[in-house]
Amino acid sequence: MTLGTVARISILLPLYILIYAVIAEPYVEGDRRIFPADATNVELHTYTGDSGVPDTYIVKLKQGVDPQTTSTFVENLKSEPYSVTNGRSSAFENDPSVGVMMDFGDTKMVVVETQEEGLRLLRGRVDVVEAIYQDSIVTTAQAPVCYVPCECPAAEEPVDNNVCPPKTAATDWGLDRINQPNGQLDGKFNVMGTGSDVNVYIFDSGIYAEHQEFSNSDGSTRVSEGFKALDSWNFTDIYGHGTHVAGIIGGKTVGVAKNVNLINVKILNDAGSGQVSWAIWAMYEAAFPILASGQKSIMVLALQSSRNDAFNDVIQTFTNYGVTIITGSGNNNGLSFYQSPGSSEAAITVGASAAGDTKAIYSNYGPEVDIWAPGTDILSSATGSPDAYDQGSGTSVAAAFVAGAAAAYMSSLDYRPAPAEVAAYLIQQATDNVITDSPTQHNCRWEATCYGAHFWSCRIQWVCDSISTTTRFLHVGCNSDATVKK
Ligand SMILES: [Ca+2]
Ligand SMILES: [Ca+2]
Repeated sequence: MTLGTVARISILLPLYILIYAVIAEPYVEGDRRIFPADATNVELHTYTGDSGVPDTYIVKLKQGVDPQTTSTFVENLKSEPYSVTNGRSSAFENDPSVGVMMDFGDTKMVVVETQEEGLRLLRGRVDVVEAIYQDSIVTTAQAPVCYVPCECPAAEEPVDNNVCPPKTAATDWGLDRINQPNGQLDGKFNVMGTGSDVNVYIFDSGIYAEHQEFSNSDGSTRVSEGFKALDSWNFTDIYGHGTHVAGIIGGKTVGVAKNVNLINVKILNDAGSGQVSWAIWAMYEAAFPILASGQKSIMVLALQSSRNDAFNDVIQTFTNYGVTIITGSGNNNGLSFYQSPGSSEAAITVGASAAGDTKAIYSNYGPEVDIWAPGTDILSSATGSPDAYDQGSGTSVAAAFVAGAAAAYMSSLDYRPAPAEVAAYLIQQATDNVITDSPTQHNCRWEATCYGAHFWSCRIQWVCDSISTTTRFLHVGCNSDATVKK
């Protein structure tokens, strides 16, 4: 080694370390690309596939910043180069929350539509921005399975002559299943409460309020209009998912909590698709009136998006404030860790089972799943006609059963329970290890462990990460002889 080489190393090495310390490399987790924070840039989350909404970002603001600095920053977002009105390549309408600071107390967020230059400048605002999350597409957590056509069996008289759901023998297996600890169905269902003083906010594709499942004896409906993501929408449900979910939660024949108040929060368009920023906006609109009223309330997010930590953040905030939030684990037959809200620790996350207490083929799983419930081939209200019914499947359906059970429990109390109390009740009542075919390992791969410099000293092993195996199954815990509607 010459003297010159030594000198060059001694100069270059500190420089290399300096550069490495300043520019943190992005990494990929699921379909997210995460650019860590460094000295001059805030953390940025984007998507590698098509889960992200182009040119749209949810900006989380720093706590403890002088309010004048924050408001000047937000005001400036309305002008170029931050705001690019034609920047979006999506077919969606403009988000009403764009440019409006949402102050959640614990956290503040603002949605920005911008392109490369604006994003670069935003990342540089380490003085006021905590993190930036690309907005993502959110859809229903309804499984794309074939529905079995069914007819109302002639031998079975409907309880209510006005209601004759088209059904097979398995149609009501979900209701039948959840009031007993084992899988031997007895044809009976009852719960201890009707949910009559509980408001369930259904963040979905709308609700067909005129359905007979929601009608009171005076002809009025138990569905009320809550909030919409876009002003131009009306509240009705074209897609049908919200009506199906609402029926399982609170339909008078097909539902769990048969007298619950159903609040229509429409955040999905007529194709069942929306944006996480719309869901966050609607939660922002809905949550503070809930908290101010002190009424027993549940938010149902029967939705799925690629994991979005801004979404999880908002769910955590409102759970901390006392709102019970229930969601499905997602329908990818993978780890719910990679989905939102399924990955949210604060939410009650529900996995789906099929008849016979097997894991539904589509259901996500993993340690984030708090409880399991029936999800496959479940009859509920359909949109378009007061007496329309349909079978549906998905972790949405499972989440709806749990939401109904939570509402029934809440109405049996004379106070509004904290979310942790609702979760504890559901978990205490639940039956352990009913679902035995949920995967116990994931991320399996070949790994070589080498002990020396030579390849013959390597040991090649098949290695898997293990995951939680306790599957708790919903049990509403009231044995009555009320017969399941046939
Ligand atoms: Ca039963
Ligand atoms: Ca949870």
